[in-house]
Amino acid sequence: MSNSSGATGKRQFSAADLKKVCLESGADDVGFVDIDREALQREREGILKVYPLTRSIISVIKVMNRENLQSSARYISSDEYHSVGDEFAGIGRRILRRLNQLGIRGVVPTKSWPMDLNRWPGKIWDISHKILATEAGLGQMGLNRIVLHPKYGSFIQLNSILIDADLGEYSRPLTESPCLKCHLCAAVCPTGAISKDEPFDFFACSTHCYRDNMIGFQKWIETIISSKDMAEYRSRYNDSETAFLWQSLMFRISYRCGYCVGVCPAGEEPKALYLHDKAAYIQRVLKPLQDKAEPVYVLAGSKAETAAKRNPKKQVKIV
Ligand code: B12
Ligand code: SF4
Ligand code: SF4
Repeated sequence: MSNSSGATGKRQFSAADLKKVCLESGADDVGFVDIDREALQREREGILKVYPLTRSIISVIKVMNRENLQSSARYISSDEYHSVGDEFAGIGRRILRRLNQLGIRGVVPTKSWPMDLNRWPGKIWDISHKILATEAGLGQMGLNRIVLHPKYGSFIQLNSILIDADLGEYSRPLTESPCLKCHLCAAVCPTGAISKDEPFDFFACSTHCYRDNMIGFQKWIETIISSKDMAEYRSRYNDSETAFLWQSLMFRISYRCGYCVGVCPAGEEPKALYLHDKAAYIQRVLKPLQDKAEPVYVLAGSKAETAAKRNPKKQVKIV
């Protein structure tokens, strides 16, 4: 392991050595970003709040199983997010322990939850892993606003390890996006959050996909308090919806969607499958999600309401 003092007099470690540590610890790919980089101007405050001594950021990814995320049995997809998330958290800690042995200190932030709910309903996270992964050359955001890795496409989770060491060299963003511009993500999105002409609609996505997370949970509490009897409660939350909330509280959030990840054919293998026979890919991957009969949650009078009503297979529910 090389550890030298650079022109600044600070300890410098070799990126190649650190990469080896990360891959041996179980990460599927890795890149390095320096804290002073111009593109991190808006991110620096959050990063330094979490770990004031940050000099470099190690961006790591963990691959999820594609077919789980494509299944129309969405509890199978949710479980993949959670199970890989747990494994990934362990990998981050393993990496940091090995770095500690080299004299490097740092912090492994959460991959997503928990976040700082003191700031709710504002921006509750400090580290934007998508921006760091992009800067680390691990992928580019596609039309679906997901970081697409050139090999694994959208089927990856991201995390960023903040460390106090300078590295001899840093990664650079990819010059080409893996996005195929096929628009399958827009076609499958039940709320119209993704469209080829307009920016990503945060509220359309979160109202539906996070129905059983804090957004839906608050509505649930309000409904319980304001319903005058069981009949009124049941008219607003049917038994399946109550059960969904129980499941999310007991076993962690049931994501209602994530279809834009499942259908995306970016990345080596999915791209080959898609280009080999587009019609078959659409039939096998997109149609079961598009045709799944299920509720879609939208805000009254929103563009999402109009978009959701276009698909007769979906039961539009105003929240
Ligand atoms: C906030 C958040 C969400 C929000 C917003 C998504 C978004 N595009 O930003 C909601 C709840 C909608 C969401 C949904 C999902 N998410 Co999410 N999410 C995050 C989180 C915590 C921060 C994302 C972020 O940095 N956004 C800001 C910038 C970078 O994103 P942006 O697209 O350029 O900007 C948008 C936001 O600013 C938003 N916006 C606009 N106005 C407002 C107002 C407020 C108050 C807020 C909060 C945001 C907001 O609109 C902008 C335009 O797109 C990260 C974890 C993390 N700490 O990084 C995971 C993360 C991005 N999510 C992820 C995933 C997988 C999902 C879901 C598939 C959930 C699921 N399992 O079903 C969906 C996919 C939605 C999609 N197509 O983007 C993964 C993505 C992995 C990857 N390969 O890129 C991440 C990185 C988690 C992880 N560690 O792996 N997510
Ligand atoms: S589904 Fe197609 S358009 Fe959407 S992000 Fe993936 S490759 Fe790009
Ligand atoms: S998670 Fe669902 S609602 Fe959100 S952007 Fe993706 S497809 Fe659309």
